[in-house]
Amino acid sequence: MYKGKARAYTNIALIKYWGKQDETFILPMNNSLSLTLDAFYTETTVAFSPDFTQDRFTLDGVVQTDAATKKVADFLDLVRKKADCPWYATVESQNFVPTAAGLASSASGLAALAGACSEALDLNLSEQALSRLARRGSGSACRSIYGGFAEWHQGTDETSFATQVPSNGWEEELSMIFILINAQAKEVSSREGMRRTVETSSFYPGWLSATATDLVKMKQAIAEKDFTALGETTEANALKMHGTTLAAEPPFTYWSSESLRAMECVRMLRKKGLACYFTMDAGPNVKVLCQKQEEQTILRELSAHFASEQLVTAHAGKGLAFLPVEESSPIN
Ligand code: 2P0
Repeated sequence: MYKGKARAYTNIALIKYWGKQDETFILPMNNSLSLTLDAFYTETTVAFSPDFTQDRFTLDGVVQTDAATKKVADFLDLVRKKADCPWYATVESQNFVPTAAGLASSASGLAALAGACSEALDLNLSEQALSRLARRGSGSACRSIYGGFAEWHQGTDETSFATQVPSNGWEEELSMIFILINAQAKEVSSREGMRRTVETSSFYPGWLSATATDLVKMKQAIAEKDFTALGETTEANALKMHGTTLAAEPPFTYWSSESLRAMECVRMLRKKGLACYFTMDAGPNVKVLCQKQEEQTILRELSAHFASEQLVTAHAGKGLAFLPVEESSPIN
């Protein structure tokens, strides 16, 4: 039996990945740039054995459905091919999230799975190769191989992976406050949302050209430790991404009325002189980027508008870590 275990943290894109050039290889239409966070992570143990008769996937101790297992099994097929190993596997994942408010992340999940598989089958992959592998499971996972800021480069199967963005440790001064908002409307998955937008949204070409400019601004902001530029570019880029969904056919949005209230609250805090900016992904939660020095003041202000269970604070997280497989693990 071959076993491996790894931990990966989730990341939030400041420049969004929104649309694929190739769905099989998960090649993006544009470069994206993210911040890896410490508050949400996944630990995954994988074991390959000639005795297993099928792939099995448990998440937080619960055996997953065939549909959820298929995404994992498809990824395992890639790894089996790479390692020339025909054995089925058991995958046990634990998501560490402060609440169950829809924050389970495919970024941390697939990055941890890539790391655990690489360790189990002794693939000895470089960070770049791990990033490429994680990308095949879920696009955003390729950025979670790195701590701090990471940029995912568009390209071919060979050249599309994430790299660390040098920052002189600036991310240690930043905070991200999550405002958790429960989804009411029926969700459009990010995969379906991206596909529909690329294929039908008349705003999509505008998104692509604007995001290239935003990426340049973002990298400059990081190089110069310019928080205003970082925040303004983050917020503007998220709004542009969400704008594309309104022109899709059929149109859709990830915003709820509570999301709008949260965005308005952030704008109001800015008017009061607090430096904070929002971003949003394929769901109604609003994430507020600020500096550690103002984090407590901003949290206090937000507490006047949102319940304390809705507010979760995160800081910069680390890259992928390989962990020892405990002998007590149910996989043995
Ligand atoms: C991002 N999102 O850059 C963007 C912004 C959602 C909005 O990456 O289809 O789970 O597995 O490659 O990575 C969510 O999409 O999608 C995502 P797949 P993924 O973080």
